[in-house]
Amino acid sequence: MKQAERALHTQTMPDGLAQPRAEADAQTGGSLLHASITTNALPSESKSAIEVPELDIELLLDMYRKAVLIRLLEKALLAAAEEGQIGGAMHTAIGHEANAIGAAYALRSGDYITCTYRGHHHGIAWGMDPGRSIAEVMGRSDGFAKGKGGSMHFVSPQHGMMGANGIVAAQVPHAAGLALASHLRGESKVAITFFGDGAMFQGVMHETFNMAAKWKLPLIFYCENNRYSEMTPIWRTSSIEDIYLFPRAYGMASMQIDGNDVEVVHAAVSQAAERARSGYGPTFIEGITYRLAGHMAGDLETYRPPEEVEKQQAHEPLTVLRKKLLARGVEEARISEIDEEVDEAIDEAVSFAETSPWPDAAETYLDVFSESTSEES
Ligand SMILES: Cc1ncc(C[n+]2csc(CCOP(=O)(O)OP(=O)(O)O)c2C)c(N)n1
Ligand SMILES: [Mg+2]
Repeated sequence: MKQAERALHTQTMPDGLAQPRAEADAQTGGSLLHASITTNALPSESKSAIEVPELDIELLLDMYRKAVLIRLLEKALLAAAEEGQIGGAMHTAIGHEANAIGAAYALRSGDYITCTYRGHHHGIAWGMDPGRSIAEVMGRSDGFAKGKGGSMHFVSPQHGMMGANGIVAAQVPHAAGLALASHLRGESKVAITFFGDGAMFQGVMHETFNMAAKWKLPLIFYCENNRYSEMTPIWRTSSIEDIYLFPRAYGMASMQIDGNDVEVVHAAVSQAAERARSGYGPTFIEGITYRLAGHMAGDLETYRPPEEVEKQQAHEPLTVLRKKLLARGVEEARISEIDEEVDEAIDEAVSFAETSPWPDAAETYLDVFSESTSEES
């Protein structure tokens, strides 16, 4: 390599990459095993370089109703899991609500979404009925997949919800396929795919980044960065904690935003959707958020101190939205009314699910494989 090229290369290295091992060890107390807090940064301190217009108050109230609906539905599911009513692993999105709601309200009916096993909030934000959603998680026949998908394979094509996936990052190339189909058919549908910070280090993510950027697919990559991959904090697995920097290497537009503020998420996804529909290709959004409950039902949470969770409560999505509504003149009583209304709706949804019949054993092999078309046979 020529001297001039080498100089150019080192100049463009992010600061963190030049840090020697000893210095990094000193910052983490010398031993990765003894350090605990992922980061002290609250989502509100993250970098957001977009204009965020104020949304109409009725729209915000509707978003608030959805946020409470998701929060209470997830709590009801955790209680049901504790009672032994849910088989298999179940992951809730308590604390992640704004990422789903801001995005769902920014997109159009007919657009596509894929997401992770942590996907109840997306389903509800996209309009799936709470009673049928709970029935699905409980494995009952009134569920959207007749109880066969459960929590980890939440799906409802009529809502554009093309599938949650239990394999980390597997839903991401699926969304690229949906975006490619939209492009080839000349439709103006956009696909959005949600994934976690942990998914960033799966090879298929990078294959999809490259293809989506090169083909300018109408796709939105949305990373719900809660800074943990199961029980492992991000600083243990990545030398770069600013996830939005990775896709830039593939020539993709990317931004880091406050994922706990519905208005910020709405503005970011609106901008990304506009770019996708106008043929400019994919955008990567890193929404900084925090998982307030365990990784999954039954998680003992021994890997993070309670003070860390407590600190994040100050900027969790419902608190942010409530403060916003009050600051814009909404009466406290109107907010409480919504809380009560939703509380009742969740009780009804749980009763509906609990009384939904179990699927018939004869259904076991139905809807499992797709039928081949006449042209193929
Ligand atoms: C390919 C694959 N490897 C490992 C796992 C086990 N696993 C389940 S969830 C998870 C953590 C993923 O973390 P992240 O992507 O940050 O999402 P989060 O759970 O924080 O929402 C892992 C490693 C898996 N499901 N799939
Ligand atoms: Mg994570």
